[in-house]
Amino acid sequence: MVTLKIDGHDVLVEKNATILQAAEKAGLKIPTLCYHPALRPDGNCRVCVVEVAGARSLMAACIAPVTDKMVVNTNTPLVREARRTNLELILANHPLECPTCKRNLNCELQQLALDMGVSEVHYQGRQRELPMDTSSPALVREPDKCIYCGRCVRVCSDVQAVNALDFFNRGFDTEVGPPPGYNLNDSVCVQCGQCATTCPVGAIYEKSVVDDVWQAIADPNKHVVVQAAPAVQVSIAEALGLEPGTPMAGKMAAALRRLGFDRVFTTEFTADLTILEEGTELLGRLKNNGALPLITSCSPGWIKFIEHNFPELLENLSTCKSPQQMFGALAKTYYAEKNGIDPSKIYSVSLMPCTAKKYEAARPEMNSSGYRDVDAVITTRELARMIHEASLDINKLADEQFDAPFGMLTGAATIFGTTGGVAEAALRTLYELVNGQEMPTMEYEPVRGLDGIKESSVNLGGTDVKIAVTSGLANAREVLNRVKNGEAEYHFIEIMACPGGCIGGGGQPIKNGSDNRVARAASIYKVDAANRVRKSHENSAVKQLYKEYLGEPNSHKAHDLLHTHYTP
Ligand code: HC0
Repeated sequence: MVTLKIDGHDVLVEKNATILQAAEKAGLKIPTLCYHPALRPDGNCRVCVVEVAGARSLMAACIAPVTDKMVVNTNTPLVREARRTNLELILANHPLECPTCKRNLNCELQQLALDMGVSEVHYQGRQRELPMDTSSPALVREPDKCIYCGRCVRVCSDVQAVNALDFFNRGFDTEVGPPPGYNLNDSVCVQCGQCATTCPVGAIYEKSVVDDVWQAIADPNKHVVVQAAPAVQVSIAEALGLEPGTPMAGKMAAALRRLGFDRVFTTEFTADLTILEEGTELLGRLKNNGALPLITSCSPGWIKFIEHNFPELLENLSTCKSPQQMFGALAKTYYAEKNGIDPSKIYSVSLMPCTAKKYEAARPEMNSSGYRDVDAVITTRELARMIHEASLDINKLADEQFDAPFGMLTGAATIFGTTGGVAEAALRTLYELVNGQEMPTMEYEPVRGLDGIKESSVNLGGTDVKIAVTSGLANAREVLNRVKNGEAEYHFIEIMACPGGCIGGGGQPIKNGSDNRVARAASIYKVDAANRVRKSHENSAVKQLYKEYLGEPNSHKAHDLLHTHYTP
């Protein structure tokens, strides 16, 4: 430990801490811009400079390490002047289009200008007119708004190991994006949207389809259904200014009805269905020496990643479509038939915490109903926008239930929304079906928590089934390299593209650099624990679906509608 003085107060911190961390410990909030708590600090924006006694120049607090007896001043005239100058230089080249910007009132640059009292820019900058990149079905890049903080580059390389974005050119011509000549869609980008959730300004964001959804709702010839993903119920609160992690499934269902959706369903229904399909597939592969490890296939950013980076492991992917796409296929077949609705009139919307789900819905193979199975995907952020646009006060709405038949869900399906949830849900079912008794505990701790790689082993019918759970694609890359090199042997691997799973998805609320994944995950587990039914095979509507329509898990019909194949 070392002791230093910050603004006249002694602070005791670990010896490898930075000045920023020491100041935080002392209750001081030094302004930052290129810094993000989930990323490696870079120190390039110089907004966090502080004065250090004896140093020749101001130091960037986010990267400067503390030393014993260091004397730091964070609020001197020199510091204030330098920070303002640095901020003004950024603003001089930034389009000041705040009212129409996607990040208006939720922009770190705007907030800093306000906090630092910068109401005028004293420098002559130069606006550039770089083309927008609208090539991707999931994301839009507005390079003119980029402030070169590098947060998107760091998340894409360090956390996701995707390396789709980088700095190009030098000086005033510097650009951040895919390599010159490429756009997002034809690059190795997996559309996970982690760049969008770490961007402090409006330089990259989800491609919104809110207007298409409003139009469908207003069309009397359309029957508009919506499925809500498990992770949205614990994150929408933040986007509406409520406490992070507040569970809101009931109010969200009520709000979706007020917005005009004809039927309000949940993706948790098909998450339960996935457990039966994928569990059966795993047991089949174990019995028949099929390709192992079986790797989950529900996270579309992960699917694109494996296609680009590990095509030799594609046969290990589960053939199950994601719950989103299973839902889409069933909405325009089973649901349409059961309710006498012409499937061509059904407009199927999904509400997701994920930008890659937009890409997944647009994949050419996702049309087994004979139509595009999911017509539009909106993110948690887009739902918040619709709620604001409709002037709904969600607090005033009483809780409502999802509609039948796709409104029935179990706690096992809810936990899909956080890393480890798919594995835990699968174990709750497989343990009971194979071993003939309930798991000793419903809370399977070895796969819980936000660690990037978790391992466990469970005995199923005399076989020790080895499991790995990973989230964040850099972790996935590490696990798959171990598998390829024979350094690790697993039977089942759960992979989610985003760190923490869907609770950390690229479509989730953004709140000035804060990280609310812990609160969201805790809420997911509380919702599960409060459910009377916590095992997927006990979902009565799923049982009914098999009885009336699909036959049994992995049946011919189930394969036609609920499974797919990925080819390199
Ligand atoms: Fe997920 Fe899903 S759990 S990927 O994160 O499997 O986005 O929330 O909807 O499809 O159910 C996202 C979340 C889903 C799917 C489910 C899975």
